[in-house]
Amino acid sequence: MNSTSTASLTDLTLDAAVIGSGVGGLYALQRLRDQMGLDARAFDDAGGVGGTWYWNRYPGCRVDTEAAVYCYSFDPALFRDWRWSERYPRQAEVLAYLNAVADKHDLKRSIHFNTRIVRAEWDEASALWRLTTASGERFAARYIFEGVGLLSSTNLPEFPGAETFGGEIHHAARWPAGGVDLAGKRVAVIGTGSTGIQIITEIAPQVAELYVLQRTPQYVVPLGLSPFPADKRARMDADRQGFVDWALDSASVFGLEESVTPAMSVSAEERERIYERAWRKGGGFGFMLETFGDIIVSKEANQTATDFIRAKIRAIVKDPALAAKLSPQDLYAKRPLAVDGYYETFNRANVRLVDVKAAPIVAITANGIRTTAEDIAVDVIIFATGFDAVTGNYLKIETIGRNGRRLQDKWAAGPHGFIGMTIADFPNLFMIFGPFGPFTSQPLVHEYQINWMTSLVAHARARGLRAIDTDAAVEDAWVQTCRDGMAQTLFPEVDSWINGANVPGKPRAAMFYMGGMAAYMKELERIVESGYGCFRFD
Ligand code: NA7
Repeated sequence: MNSTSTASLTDLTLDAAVIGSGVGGLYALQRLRDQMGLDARAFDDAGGVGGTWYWNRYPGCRVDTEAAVYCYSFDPALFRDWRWSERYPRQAEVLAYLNAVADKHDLKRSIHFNTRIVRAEWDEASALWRLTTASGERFAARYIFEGVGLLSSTNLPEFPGAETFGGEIHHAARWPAGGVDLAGKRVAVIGTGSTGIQIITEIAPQVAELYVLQRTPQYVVPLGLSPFPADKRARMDADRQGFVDWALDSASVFGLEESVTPAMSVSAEERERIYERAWRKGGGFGFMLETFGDIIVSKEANQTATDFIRAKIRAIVKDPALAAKLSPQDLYAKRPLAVDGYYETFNRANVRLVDVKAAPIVAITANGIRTTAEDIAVDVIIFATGFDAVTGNYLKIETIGRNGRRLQDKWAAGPHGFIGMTIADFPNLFMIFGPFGPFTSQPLVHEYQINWMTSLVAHARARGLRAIDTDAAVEDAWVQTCRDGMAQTLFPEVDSWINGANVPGKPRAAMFYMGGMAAYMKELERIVESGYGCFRFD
């Protein structure tokens, strides 16, 4: 850190305050400060850049989106020169990439680390946001860009007795930077989402005993680990913009050849062949999106996928009773999971599956975990229990907009917002990948959104307009579009973070635009062509 980021904030008035220095925050800072020449700084609770990749250092952590699209495109030399080692790099490599971006663009001098923003209040007279940090410093900014993370606010269920436990307890997303020595230990992992399955598969060979506390089994397909594919590299090198445009001009931006073929339009043999090919190739998003175009909208199509995966579980797991416990019975309509060797792990003698739906956890004791059926003695407990997703981190900042309106009140029954980026009555506040944005992979979409929002800011500034607010009726219509779109999918039928069902007491809500990135970009282009008619400027 240099002088900028350590200097006192009090009485400072910035053009833009960026909250977060993860994938979104870093690019927002670069765009605002270097491309637009604004006085912009970023603020991060963490001690370094990286956001989710700073915090999630748990064993086995890697990106399960192909790295070809898990990167920025704004810097052509960086896009050309950064060489990912693997198709799905480990956390340390992703964090090294984000540090390299920050260093190349000298961003860290404009980032206040270990600085949590706890309050933001709109001041109508000056058209400024008044911000407060956790240590009580106050400063102002005309614009706020919140890159606070879709999956960042941890969900840590409270079990009585946790304070009496004699061993170590860690949440995967707050893993100690120095690591945790698990060798030869008895370890319990609570949770079998994408985090849990990565940890379980990675640590099983190292630990003495591994207890997997599963509440709801999930469909897991192989990830297909491999070196970074040479053919993809060649495509990226031959035509950077063409590759990025191809990735964006899709539904999901996962860099896949998304299928539009309905599952029931082909013979059962052909379906089996297509699923088998996807299983061998690996990748959860590929299995869901490259096989058939209707798995997430048609129950009949969905069942063909679930039948295939359940048959694989039965074929891999030697004990039929265990295979049955690992086999989900509900729809394949959560965020798709992928890890190499997940089901094979349960054939190991040192791994035991504990069904905590049948016998829930009731307490943590001095020696381990107590369920309604037994006491399990362990040395380490790992919570892989997920996040207060999408809205969690926004609501941690007390945000007061026009006429004293609190975001916490506006979102009490669920989030409300426009195009995943703005909120009526909260002028000049921009969200990177906020609620009601597209349901896609993130980095390229972050760039797209940040370019779009900053163009809106440039439009206002060029006209001497200080405040940009969203038309409330347009916002209502967008929320309804998102609700209608989500209702056409199978996602609302299964409990998961996608609909807020994973956090006790959280309102269940549609929080994404399900029309796909290509359609989303068209919507945003129409807004620009209308002269930003959805916004009120003053
Ligand atoms: P997820 O996908 O929300 O998974 C959390 C897991 O923790 C899931 O298996 C939950 O079971 C389980 N869980 C949560 N609370 C409890 C309690 N109280 N008792 C037992 N088990 C519990 O989080 P992840 O971190 O794996 O992944 C989130 C996203 O982060 C992922 O999609 C990536 O995009 C990055 P449940 O299914 O609710 O019964």
